[in-house]
Amino acid sequence: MSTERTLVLIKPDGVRRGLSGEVISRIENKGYRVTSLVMMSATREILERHYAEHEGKPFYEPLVEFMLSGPIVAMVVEGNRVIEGFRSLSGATDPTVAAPGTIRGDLARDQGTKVVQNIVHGSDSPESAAREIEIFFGGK
Ligand code: DAT
Ligand code: MG
Repeated sequence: MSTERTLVLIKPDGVRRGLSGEVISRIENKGYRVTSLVMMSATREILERHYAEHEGKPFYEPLVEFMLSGPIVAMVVEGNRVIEGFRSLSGATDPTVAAPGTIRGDLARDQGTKVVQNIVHGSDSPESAAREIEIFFGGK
């Protein structure tokens, strides 16, 4: 049994709109386990580490500003193939075309902003998951 772990963030748009419970329900209803959870205000330093791969892209600064615009929820979620599974629950990055039935497809849409506001983040590989869990939960 190779139980995997992923980092899930509920972004400020999700928290602001009162969708944290809905997102957690979808994760739990799918059968994954939330093993750590914290509501927090991210810092620029944390976000610059977390989004390092996007530095220099046109949406990078708006992305960091957006993630600083309100509290977020950070979670570690566990289960077999949860990295792939949560990305599937989330849907495509662009909420306009994310499939209905997914978190982004059902709950988000284009707001005309420089950065896409799409409710959730989920790690995209085992290496990213380990790196991101360390950023948000290292030392805990
Ligand atoms: P994902 O969150 O689906 O892994 P990503 O890692 O490529 O997507 O990008 C991080 C976030 O940045 C994404 O959730 C929304 C925003 N974003 C990505 N590409 C964008 C684009 N072309 N224009 C505006 N915002 C974008
Ligand atoms: Mg990503």
